[in-house]
Amino acid sequence: MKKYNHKTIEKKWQKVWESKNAYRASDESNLKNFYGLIEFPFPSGTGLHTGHIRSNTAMDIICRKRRMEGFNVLYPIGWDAFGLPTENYAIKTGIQPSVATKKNTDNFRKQLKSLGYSFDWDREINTTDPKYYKWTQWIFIQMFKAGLAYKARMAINWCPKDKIGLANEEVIDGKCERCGTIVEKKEKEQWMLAITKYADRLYEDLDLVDYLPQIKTQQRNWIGRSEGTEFEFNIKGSELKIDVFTTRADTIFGVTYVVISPESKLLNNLLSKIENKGEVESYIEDAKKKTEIERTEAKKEKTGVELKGIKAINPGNMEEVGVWVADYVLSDYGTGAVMAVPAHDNRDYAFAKKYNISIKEVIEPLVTKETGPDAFRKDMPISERRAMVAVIKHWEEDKYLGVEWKKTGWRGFIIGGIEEGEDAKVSGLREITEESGYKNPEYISSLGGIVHAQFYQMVKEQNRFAHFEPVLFKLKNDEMGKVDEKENELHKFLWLKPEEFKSFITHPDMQIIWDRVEGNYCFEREGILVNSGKFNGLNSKEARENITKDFGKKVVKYKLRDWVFSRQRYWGEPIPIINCSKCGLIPVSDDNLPVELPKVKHYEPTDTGESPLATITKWVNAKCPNCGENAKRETDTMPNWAGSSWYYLRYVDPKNNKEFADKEKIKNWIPVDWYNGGMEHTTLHLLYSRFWHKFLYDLKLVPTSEPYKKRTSHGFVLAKGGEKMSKSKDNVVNPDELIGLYGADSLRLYEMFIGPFDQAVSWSSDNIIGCRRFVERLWNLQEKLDSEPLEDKESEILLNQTIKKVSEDIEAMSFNTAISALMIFVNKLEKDTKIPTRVYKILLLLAAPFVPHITEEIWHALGNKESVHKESWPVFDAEKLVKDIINIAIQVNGKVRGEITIRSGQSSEEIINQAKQDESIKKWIENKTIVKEIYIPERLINIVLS
Ligand code: ANZ
Ligand code: ZN
Repeated sequence: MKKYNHKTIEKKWQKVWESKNAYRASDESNLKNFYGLIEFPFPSGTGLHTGHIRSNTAMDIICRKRRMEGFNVLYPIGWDAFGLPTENYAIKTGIQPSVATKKNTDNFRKQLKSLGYSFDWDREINTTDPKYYKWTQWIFIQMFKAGLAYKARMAINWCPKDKIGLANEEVIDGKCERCGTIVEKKEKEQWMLAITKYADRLYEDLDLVDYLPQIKTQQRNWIGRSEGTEFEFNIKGSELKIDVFTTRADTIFGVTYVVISPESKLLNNLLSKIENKGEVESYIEDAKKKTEIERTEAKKEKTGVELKGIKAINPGNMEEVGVWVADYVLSDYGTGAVMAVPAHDNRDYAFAKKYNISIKEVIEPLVTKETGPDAFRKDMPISERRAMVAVIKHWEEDKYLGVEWKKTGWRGFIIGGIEEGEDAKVSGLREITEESGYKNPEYISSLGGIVHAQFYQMVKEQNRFAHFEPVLFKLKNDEMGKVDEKENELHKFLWLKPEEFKSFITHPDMQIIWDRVEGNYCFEREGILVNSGKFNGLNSKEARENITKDFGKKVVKYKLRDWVFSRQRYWGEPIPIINCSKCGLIPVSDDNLPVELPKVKHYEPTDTGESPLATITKWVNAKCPNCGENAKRETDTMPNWAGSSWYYLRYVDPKNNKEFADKEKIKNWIPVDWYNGGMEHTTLHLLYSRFWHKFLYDLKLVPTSEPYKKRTSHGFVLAKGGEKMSKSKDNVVNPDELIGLYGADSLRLYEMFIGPFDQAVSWSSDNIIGCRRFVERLWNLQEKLDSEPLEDKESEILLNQTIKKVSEDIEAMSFNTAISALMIFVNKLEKDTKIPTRVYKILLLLAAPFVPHITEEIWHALGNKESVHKESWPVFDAEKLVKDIINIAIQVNGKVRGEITIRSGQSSEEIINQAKQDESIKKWIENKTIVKEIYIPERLINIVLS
């Protein structure tokens, strides 16, 4: 037998696959279609990196398996080639971006081919190809016609030294990425896309797709749906009013001031009435210089100025409150104004404390214990109880008295009932002496209003609704009396420093009381209304509904903003609009598309911040498509996200020059069956492309409302030691070298074996050798081939188990465990003296998606004429999955109550379920709470009841 030589094998098969067009997706197939998609790469000058290989290999494995399962598979590739790195390279070197792009894509293509991916190379696309961006421009024009693309003045990031507008990703810690100058905000006319008009659908339709839960969460958070109420606060002695948006209508009686954002248009109208106009104006000027993060960061001290002479009227109780301008309120969220409730909002609380504004409590905390043995039992009678909570200070040290209940582990303060005719003070003085024995407590002060709690009192076995009144006491001295023996058995006392107390307390109701000891009276959660007129006694939820009905209006707001869709840069799709002084903004007509990027000499943005295209008069001057008069082209270009917003549609018909893709073909392939990509793209790119897709759906140009049926993500590949790979750190791994040394099959295998696919992993080139050895062992097994059937029952079982495991693990993207299963099987075969060819063939089929070259070579060496990748995926025989039948005992609370028969290899979950279903066991556990299930493999099960 020949020695394994990856170099000859891999080159040979790559050539064969290419010449036979082996992975072409057919448009006329009778088979079921499967569309597997990866995020198309940005062809950087540095070439492919190990992160690309991870994602591409994973989807390659899935697509290869699908082909073997009988699908007609589309696995396409292309280039997302507009972008800053190429443009910055052009500025530095003068080399044309299109030239650099060509060079980079050539290199990427060569590298991808050397990894043996099963891409359909006939469908390669490039976002910078005018034949492609013609359609990006065309879709933009449809959006313009639909009123979704519009121009607005927007603040952009501006570097005053480089005199350029910066993309968000070029602003690092508030500074220009190139020169380190602090970035300013500058207002400029920008093209915008009204993605907010789709906010509700982008949010709700997430229910229709199969995305990983964390991806859905990220999308939802980014869209930021918020249900709340709008109230109108009239301005006293004026027609003007302030609209506020709140999610806490239940707190309306606690409003002690109103705040408007510095950008509010209302300010202009009020200015003449403001007594401290100068102060207000200079505050507004300063606010402009801050970024949104600086303004809203929780830790930053809040600033603001009161509008002297202006009062607003609370629609809930007709009370007059002051009006402030403060930059913690943002202009573009909600209504740009808030009703401030310092007792129940931390920001308002800090602000009110700083500026001495009154604080009015309207929500008394209500804590319902929902888990654990002391969880409130909704279906049991409730005993209500007024109770005093005694916070007791040490007579000389800075310490407080903590109580621990021995039986339940509850830790907090001394608590006692408040009897008829008593108040909290009297009750406290009595209880302290009775429980702790300290003879001389002294009343200091109340610690504020009531804290309500619902829980199950385990010692008294009662369902409790307690109304706690917290009181602060101090001991005059350490004099002790006699304490009842029974009391002593129940609890123990400890003196704790303030910083120890916080973690000592076990329950959230007592935590709220401790917050007050520390001086924090702000309570942000829900509770029961007080000081709220006829709404007193309602819980927050009921109150919100009633108050909104009476004084406000129900609304839904979104955090999502419209998408700034222009850049003043060269290397992007020109925005296909002509500005005519007579007709306004007119789109370029379809037969003049694409608007091609002209060649320029200099790529730097201009001094005024305009795109370098603005300096090419010949290109800028154009005729108005409407009236034919002289007009000027738009010189802004589209952002990097444009071309990737619809590329998956172009793959289905990449050469079409009549439409972006043929409708029939779209119907055949869309939605994408499975899209895998980086977690860093699960917010913007995913949202943008869903938005474009929905827009095309509304135009009836695509058949589904969602572009991707399923979306998964892979973890980052980090450099050795867990750092991010980057050129500047010189820790980027060059795959070419590794392919040369070990082969593409070994590299692919290593990328998949390195760790769980959804988690970040640290690269270590030293460990590829292990995968290389596995590949060699797979090769060497050929020496033991024998036509004898497999006699050994154990091998037969392992074979079937391996088929099952590898099949299921690929679907779950658990590639590392699939590879382990293959390794275990190879280990077993190595120990056998002879290997039946039938078994070896199955092994090759299972390994083929992972290591496509070596398996193809051996497959042919075994005399097969067709490609291994065209064979059928193996199926396991369920009968042959397990060794034998075993009896195991079942215990309930440690006593044997029955026996069941299982097959070895069954999962513990299955076995426990089977035990619980068994007639002999059912009667012992029915209507009981199971606290633990213990399974000792192949021996016994113990079910522990409470
Ligand atoms: C009164 C109130 C009382 C509030 C209370 C909270 C707690 P989400 O959930 O993120 O939508 N808010 C509204 N518009 C704002 C703006 N433009 N800039 C800054 N803050 C704004 O948040 C809604 C809450 O954020 C609103 O509810 C409002 O404060 C604040 F005990 O109103 B709330
Ligand atoms: Zn015109």
